[in-house]
Amino acid sequence: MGLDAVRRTGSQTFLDSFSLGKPKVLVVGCGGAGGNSVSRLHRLGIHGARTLVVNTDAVHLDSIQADRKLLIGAAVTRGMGAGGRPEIGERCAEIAEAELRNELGDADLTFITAGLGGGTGTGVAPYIAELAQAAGSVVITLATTPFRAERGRMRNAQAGLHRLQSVSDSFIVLDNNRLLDLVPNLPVEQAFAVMDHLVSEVIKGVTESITLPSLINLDFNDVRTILQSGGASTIFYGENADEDPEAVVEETLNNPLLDVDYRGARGALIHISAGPGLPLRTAHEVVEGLTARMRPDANVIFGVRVDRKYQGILRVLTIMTGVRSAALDAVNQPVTLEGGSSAQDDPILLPMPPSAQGHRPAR
Ligand SMILES: Nc1nc2c(ncn2[C@@H]2O[C@H](COP(=O)(O)OP(=O)(O)OP(=O)(O)O)[C@@H](O)[C@H]2O)c(=O)[nH]1
Ligand SMILES: [Mg+2]
Repeated sequence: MGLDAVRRTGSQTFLDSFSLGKPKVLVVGCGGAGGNSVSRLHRLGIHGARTLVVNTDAVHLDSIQADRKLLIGAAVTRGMGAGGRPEIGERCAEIAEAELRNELGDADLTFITAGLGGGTGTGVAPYIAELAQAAGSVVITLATTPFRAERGRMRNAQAGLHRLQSVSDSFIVLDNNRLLDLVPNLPVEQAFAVMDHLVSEVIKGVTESITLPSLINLDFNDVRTILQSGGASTIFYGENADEDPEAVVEETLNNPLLDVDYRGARGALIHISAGPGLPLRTAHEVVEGLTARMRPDANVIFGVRVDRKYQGILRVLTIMTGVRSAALDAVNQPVTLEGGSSAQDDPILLPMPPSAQGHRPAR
């Protein structure tokens, strides 16, 4: 079909008759934590995206909700999880490669979320990211790192971080330890729920900013440009009940979920939700305040969504790309060594056996 130019009369729509302008969005949760986040998102409802959860643990899969669920590696784990071993998770993904490809389909934008530190999420998420990229999708990964008290799991998590970073267009790291500052007195499940909620809000926010009509619309290519501008990304969020732009900027910048230095950030995607009647000046003040300390040539786009449910509330969700974080610098260090040394040679960063490292999905 020739799509060089498409004509419609004034009252006809373009979107209904073509898949033009309608990006296909897929959200994939890997492992227990990833599955919990996606299940929450599914329950919240997300406009314009399919949800998929992949796990090696049958009991957990039965407990969550998603459009599609995929149990992988049943012959390896007998449906009982990867026992904290990423190499087992990865092996299960290798075995299920055909099914995974099939489930990933031809999405334009794929969100992948996992809690790093265990076996399934850490081993499977990079594998899925690579498959999705190979299929031509833009891949945004949201990964949490373990609590300091989980000690040994940090090693797994670092290996996962390192691999995920190289197969994601945008890589958003959230530190579970920040929950200790944000909600120190909540019981563990509820504290996790806070993080899951945030992950699902971010995915919902970005997706709906491109799939639902907004006052100032972000389209898929805007989002792609910012997210592909590279480097580590993080999320800032803030909410203010007085529609006070200065206060919402301050709250937003004080709320990163990773300890980051955003002063040299290269890009920002800012999504503002507010009730009807939001003055343009207020929206502009928010964007100006959030970006004041970024690079002068930073690529910034913002969208505004007006909805009655935000009456009296100013809510901001920002993804900043190209931020610096000590945690991520530590993971990346070996890669920047002279002489082409890579972390794949480093047993501390990649505790996966050579057999598991050797196989990568074919491009
Ligand atoms: N945000 C969040 N983090 C979680 C949750 N459960 C566990 N975590 C964190 O995520 C890490 C990985 O845990 P899981 O997702 O349960 O592990 P898995 O990927 O299922 O791996 P295996 O169970 O070993 O197959 C843990 O070390 C915790 O730091 C959760 O419900 N929400
Ligand atoms: Mg598990």
